[in-house]
Amino acid sequence: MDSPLRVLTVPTSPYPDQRPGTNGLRRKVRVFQTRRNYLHNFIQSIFSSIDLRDRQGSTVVVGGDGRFFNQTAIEVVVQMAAANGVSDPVCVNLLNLCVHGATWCVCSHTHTHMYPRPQVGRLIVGHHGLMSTPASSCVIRKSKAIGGIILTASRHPAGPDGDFGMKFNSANGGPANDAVTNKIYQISRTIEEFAICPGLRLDLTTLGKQTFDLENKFKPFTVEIVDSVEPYANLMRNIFDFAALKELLSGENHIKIRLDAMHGVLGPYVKRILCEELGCPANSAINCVPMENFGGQHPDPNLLYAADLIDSMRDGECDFGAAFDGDGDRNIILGRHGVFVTPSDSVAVIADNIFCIPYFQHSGVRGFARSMPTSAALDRVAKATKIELYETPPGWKFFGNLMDAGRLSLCGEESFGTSADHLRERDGLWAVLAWLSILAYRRQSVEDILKDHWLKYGRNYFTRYDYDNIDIDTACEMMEDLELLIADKSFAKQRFAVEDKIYKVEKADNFEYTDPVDSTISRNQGLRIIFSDGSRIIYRLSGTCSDGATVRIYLDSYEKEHIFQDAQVVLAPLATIAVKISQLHLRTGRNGPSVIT
Ligand code: G16
Repeated sequence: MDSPLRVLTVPTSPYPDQRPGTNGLRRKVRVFQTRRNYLHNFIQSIFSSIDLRDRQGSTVVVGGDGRFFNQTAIEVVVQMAAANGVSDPVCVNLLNLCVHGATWCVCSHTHTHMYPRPQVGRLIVGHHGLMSTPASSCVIRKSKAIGGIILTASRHPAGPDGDFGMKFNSANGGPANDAVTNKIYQISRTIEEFAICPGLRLDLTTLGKQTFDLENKFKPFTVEIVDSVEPYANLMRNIFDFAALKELLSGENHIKIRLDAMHGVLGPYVKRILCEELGCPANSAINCVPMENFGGQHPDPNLLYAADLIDSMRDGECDFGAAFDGDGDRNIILGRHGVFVTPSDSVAVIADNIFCIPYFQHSGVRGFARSMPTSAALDRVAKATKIELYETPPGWKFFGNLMDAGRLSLCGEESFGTSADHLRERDGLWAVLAWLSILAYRRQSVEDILKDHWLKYGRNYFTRYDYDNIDIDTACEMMEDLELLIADKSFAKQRFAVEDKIYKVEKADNFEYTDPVDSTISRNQGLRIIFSDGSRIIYRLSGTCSDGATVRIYLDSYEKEHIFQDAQVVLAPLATIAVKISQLHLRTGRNGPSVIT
């Protein structure tokens, strides 16, 4: 019999920069690789942040988007989970916490443990280390886990020179809220040691349970390797009418679709659900093999990085197209000839056609929500249907809170995220199945559905300008100056003229959100300039950069009548004003955005 694996407590020094951003900690791979214990410190901070009562007999889910460094990091997470789960009688006394097979208790090295006999905790890990972000949310909820550690930098490129990221999702399956991420950050600033079981070797290729005997532990540590595609597919079967979708995709008058998984984690889910189950031909799904470097591409489903897919649809052969990001939570929706549905319109159209989806026929619709920079197209549907509309800061955690309170059913963000309360993450494949359900029901083209929507509600023209890799100090200074400028009384009622258009400032502020469920206040969520015709300019710094700063400018303008114009033409005057007010080009030396979506 093998001897039990050793558990070590290793001294370490804190880093000052492990504050999670909009959605976890994102850094260049080389930061994780070259800074001593950078990875270990953050993992230990996550484990140490979990509330003691929540740890009893708990389950933790671990998975990632398959990018470079994913497997290395998963091995460390597992080794540290094991070590944080063995503490009797030699406890791992981090911040006075110790863990007994995931029954964690407050203790010191000397006392007699006064707690019920610990239950064995377990880890659920994705097969080959893979689990999409929405599937992780699904598995956390299904297994009643206390949370999950998801290894992803989402849409950012991968490889030795690329990005890596880690985030903690809570028991509801959604990104941890600010209270939790602040706690993780505070712990990371003072951490002195971490616990690890360095000899533990996990076989990620074999499905099923693996148990490990650990030094000083009376029960084995259990890891279960799961195929997350099946539970996720099962969830989708319970939401959508698969018979109707099958008829649409492989029946007599079937439509042709093209889905691009961009070599991210979603390929196997697309293959299993769309091809094997719903009957799409194999060649409808492209780039479906997850790769460590995403095939050298940028797995970001927007107009720039999904350009190949859009080009391939221009000939009109395909009726519907979509692409997903690295971890499978983002989506872009396209119609024949590459017609682009903005994410802001996408959620509004789904809302207006929500009863094409059986799930909502059963569960009803409790509320709609969008992030503040997302266009107000959804607001118009909410108003017409008398359904409550919430406007939150960017970040899915805000939606999760509303969903947990039973106040929200459907939500979306301009950042290519759409989802519902079936789980607590953006869900790229769900969005595609939602659109296909609408096509199955209405038997119209994407373009006609979109045009009908604008005819009914008018159109919110929307675009976002991203200025990437801006020096952080320059970006912060610009935001500070802008805030001072718009806070000045003389700014209100100011007029800006561009060619024959005149915009009168109605309101300008720094967006602040009070959570209607727990009254938590989130400040500094973006600078807004709202004009008297409802047009908006919004400035925000991205919270997901691994390096430098990205300045985002969001432009939104409503037209009741002139709904078939080119969005960039309609929004050009607002863009001119936005650049002028911020002096962005002057300050950065740029003469245009890096990406327009
Ligand atoms: C994350 C969050 C989204 C949020 C986005 C904003 O997306 O999950 O809810 O809208 O960040 O990004 P930024 O702060 O850069 O504007 P992801 O896909 O990057 O995890």
